[in-house]
Amino acid sequence: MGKCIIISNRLPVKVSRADGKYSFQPSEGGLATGLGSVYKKQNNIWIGWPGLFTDDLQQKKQISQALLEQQLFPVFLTAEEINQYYEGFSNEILWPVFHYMSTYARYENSYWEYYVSVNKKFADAVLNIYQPGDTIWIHDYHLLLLPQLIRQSKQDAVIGFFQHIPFPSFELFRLLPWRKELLEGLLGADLIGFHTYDDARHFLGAASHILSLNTSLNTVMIEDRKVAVEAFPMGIDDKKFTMLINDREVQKNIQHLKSTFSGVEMILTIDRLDYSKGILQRLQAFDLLLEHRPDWREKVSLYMIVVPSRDTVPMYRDLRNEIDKLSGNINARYRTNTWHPINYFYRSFPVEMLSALYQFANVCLVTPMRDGMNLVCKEFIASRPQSDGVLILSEMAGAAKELTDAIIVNPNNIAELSQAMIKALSMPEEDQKRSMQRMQELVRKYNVQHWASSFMQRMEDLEPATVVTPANQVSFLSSQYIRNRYVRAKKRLIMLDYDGTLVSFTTDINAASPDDALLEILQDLVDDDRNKVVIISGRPHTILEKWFGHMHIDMVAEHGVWVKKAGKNWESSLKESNTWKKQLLPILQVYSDRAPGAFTEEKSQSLAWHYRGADPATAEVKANELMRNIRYLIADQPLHILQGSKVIEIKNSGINKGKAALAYINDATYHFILAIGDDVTDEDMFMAVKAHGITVKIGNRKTEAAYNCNSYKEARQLLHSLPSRHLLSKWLDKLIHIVPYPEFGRESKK
Ligand code: GDG
Repeated sequence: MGKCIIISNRLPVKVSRADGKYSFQPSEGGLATGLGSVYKKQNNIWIGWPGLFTDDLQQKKQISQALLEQQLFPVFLTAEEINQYYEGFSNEILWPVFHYMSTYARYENSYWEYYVSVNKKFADAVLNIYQPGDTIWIHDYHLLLLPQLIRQSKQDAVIGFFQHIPFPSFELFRLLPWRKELLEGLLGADLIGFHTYDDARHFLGAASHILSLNTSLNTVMIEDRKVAVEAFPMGIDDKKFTMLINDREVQKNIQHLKSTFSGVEMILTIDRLDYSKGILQRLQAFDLLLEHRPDWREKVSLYMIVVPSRDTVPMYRDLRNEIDKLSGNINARYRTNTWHPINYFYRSFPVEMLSALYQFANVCLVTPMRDGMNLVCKEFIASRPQSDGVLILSEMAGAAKELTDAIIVNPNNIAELSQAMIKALSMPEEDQKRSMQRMQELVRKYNVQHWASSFMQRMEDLEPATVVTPANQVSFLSSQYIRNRYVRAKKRLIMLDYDGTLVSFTTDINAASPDDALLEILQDLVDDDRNKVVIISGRPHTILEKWFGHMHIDMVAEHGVWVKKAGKNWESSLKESNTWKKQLLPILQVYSDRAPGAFTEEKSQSLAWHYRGADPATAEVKANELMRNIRYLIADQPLHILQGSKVIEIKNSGINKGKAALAYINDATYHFILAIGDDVTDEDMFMAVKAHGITVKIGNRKTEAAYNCNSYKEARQLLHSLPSRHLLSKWLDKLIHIVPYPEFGRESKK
């Protein structure tokens, strides 16, 4: 097992210099704690910017050596690089757009140039250290290009990427001038993680809309690789906050708070200065509370910590001024000699003070406009030994997806926010405890160690599955080989799927009728009496009859439910039973309503939910959900769910193209068997045929087939190139008699 290389913009250390020597203290941040258990193990390492500038080679060496002792590798950046790549591209473009505040973005080209060059610098650092078998885990929006930069040099590397901030909906993401490059950069990874399913869904939507990539459930296909996109909600180091509860310093701070805030309820808020945090809206809501509920005056205080951040940037400076003004104004209007409505601190505090506040406050107010996760609310929950206290949480924070027992609010709705504060302040202790206990269980169980190990485990599991082994491309030589086998055969079985194999896979299910060129190719094959040609499709038998009923051709419809031998009538292999269909139809209908363009097709023995006509991003999510629901609903029934290209089909188990193909193979002796198909339902057919004949898959997805073609056009070319009866003269028949035939099918098995 190789080492794990973690990469983030900043190294997880605090740098200090004394007596000309550098020393490095581990940082207390969530990421450092969460990954501490990973990167300190064995020979794992962490790469990142050490947080200081130096051009001096000697100093760089000294720093690198000191860091090496802690398994850390520095990427030294210049002030200009930090200015353009970090402050510029990362924080003035990606941060606002990803937090749905696109009007704050400044699309400077030089920012992009530095972003590219710094990502390359990180890539060089990784490639210097990387060895085959290593696992790479990249963190956050500063390094979106890094997965692909590494992939270009290391095709086989296992690369994971986790984004700590939200991933916006496609409508926001598309605003970025470099949207394509950023997506391609990220798609160099094998596993892309976000805090929530919504973020993952947004990413899949962007990949499908902007790069026109095939996304299916939680995966993106990019060339011959599969990229998994999943949610890994990050937790906190809960034990650290439990330990702090009885810390002496913390207890001292609590005593001090008790004497200062005697008889006053405390609402606590802690944020970094940022426009995404909803600080102004929160103040407005508190103002509203004091205005409309005078009975709460002198009985409640807002304790507001704003951690300084980037306040030399005009936008942040303006925000800070607004906060100063509004909090000053509220205090000026309502304060008394003994009571301050708002206790506002523009600075950071030691964690011993945070823990005291988390324990002392009655209500914690976390109301960002957008937040990837938000750890403050989880820290508050972990710091309540009596399981009391109330959390008010913005629905726009990733944490709201998990902490559903909090009072969930829309941070833009000032009145609702104000009401939520009153509700929290007046909540009976019993109710507080019920909610808090449930949230505490969750915070304990899904802590930061759980998050890190789930992601690592998933990367390990992905290793074999993500690399798609393509079948051999049908080349000049192999098509020559197929033709030779064909020519020498006395009796041939040719089984052809229809949609995506003989015609292009269209989004309009009704627009796929066979064209003249196809009918001509099929007619040529049918005209040769040594051939048995079978169209083997998931389509209803009525449609196949309409399209091919006039030809002397065999047809298998609905994956094997219906069979028609050339010149005979359709026969069903199953007795019709509609009970399960009646139950499932209304459910499929609901999903069609939720994904406009999707529809349900009722076949005699199956139900198919088609979503090729629906918006890809919405439909993939709905398809995912539907699969889960149906799996649950049919658990005790002899039914089978198949997921094909943009279709989910539920049918009686025991019916599939493999069984239908086997029935043909066992029915007679063939010297040449060819099966061509494009989607997962054809894999059963390939399995049945592969020991007996030639299997060809359209597309480059993982397959049981021996060969693949790029498109239905190549499949048609291959069929067209098979010598037709008309062109072969009688001498060929004579020739065939002196060449021994390999035999497949019923008789060969004797
Ligand atoms: C990103 C995403 C996502 C705050 N003030 C003080 C202080 N803090 C600590 C808190 C907490 C952390 O900072 C802030 O937590 P966030 O969740 O807001 O995380 P960020 O690092 O800002 O941001 C965010 C997170 O990544 C993890 O993926 O949740 O959505 O934006 O741990 O305790 N710590 C001390 N003094 C303070 O004054 N010591």
